[in-house]
Amino acid sequence: MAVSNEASNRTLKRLTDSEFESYQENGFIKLSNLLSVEEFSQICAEYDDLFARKQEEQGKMEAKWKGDWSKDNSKEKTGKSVLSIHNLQQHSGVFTKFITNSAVLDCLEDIIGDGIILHHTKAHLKPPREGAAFPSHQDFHYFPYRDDSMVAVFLHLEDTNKQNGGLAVFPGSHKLGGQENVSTVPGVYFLDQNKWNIENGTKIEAKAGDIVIFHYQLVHASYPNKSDIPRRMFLLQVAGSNDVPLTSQHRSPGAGLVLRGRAMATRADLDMRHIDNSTQ
Ligand SMILES: O=C(O)CCC(=O)C(=O)O
Repeated sequence: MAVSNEASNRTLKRLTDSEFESYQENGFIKLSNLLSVEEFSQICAEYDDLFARKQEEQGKMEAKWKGDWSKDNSKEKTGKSVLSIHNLQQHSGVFTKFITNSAVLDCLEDIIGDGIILHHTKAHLKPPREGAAFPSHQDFHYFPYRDDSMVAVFLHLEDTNKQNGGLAVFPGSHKLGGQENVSTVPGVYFLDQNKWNIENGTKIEAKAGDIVIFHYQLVHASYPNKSDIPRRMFLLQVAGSNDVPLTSQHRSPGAGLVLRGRAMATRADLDMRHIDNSTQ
């Protein structure tokens, strides 16, 4: 588990002592009012516009979780569809503004320390009545880091709860380290759903605009959307700028962008200035 002593000795920028201690203890923290009303409504409008445009273009967006993780994989039980767009900062400056929001970065600095890099962003839209569930899993399996510095920033675009596809988390599970992956599908990871039964998790009740920051070893899942409205979320995943990825998988466009502080190990060799390795 990655919350270091160094972190507990530092002066907090935004979180209160009790919020910081709660994060360390539970592996997650729900925060309200980090965004202005104007910024939040811009994000919602831009998000809806992006999904509408990409649906019209028939972009490949279906992202329902693969694998045989539920005994009853029927549409009634686990839902049918999740639409996903990744790397939103490649689509609009509104999303770039969100991932560089100083209030959000202050909270992240309190948790991770000075030096934060982008890993990726994504949006999940669970359609009304058929929005699919996510099995209990740890993000860690997808992109392990040497110092386990990585966290997710989950922005709720509407009031969200069990009924409309909300999150459930297992407080303190981040302290247990990586748990056994029981998936047999290559590249898909999830945990034993009996051991980590979503019904035993803590259901997150969030208001529109609330942000949940959680550690990448926190076991979490989410419910199907049975409501009459879409369930929209935006997720920013970041790591400490001096942490080291242990695999090369899941390197997204924009990954490594320094959002706060410095990345000391980034090389300055001219022949590495293009990602395609061309020298022109
Ligand atoms: O969109 C959701 O409800 C859950 C997303 C999630 O847990 C993930 O992408 O790791």
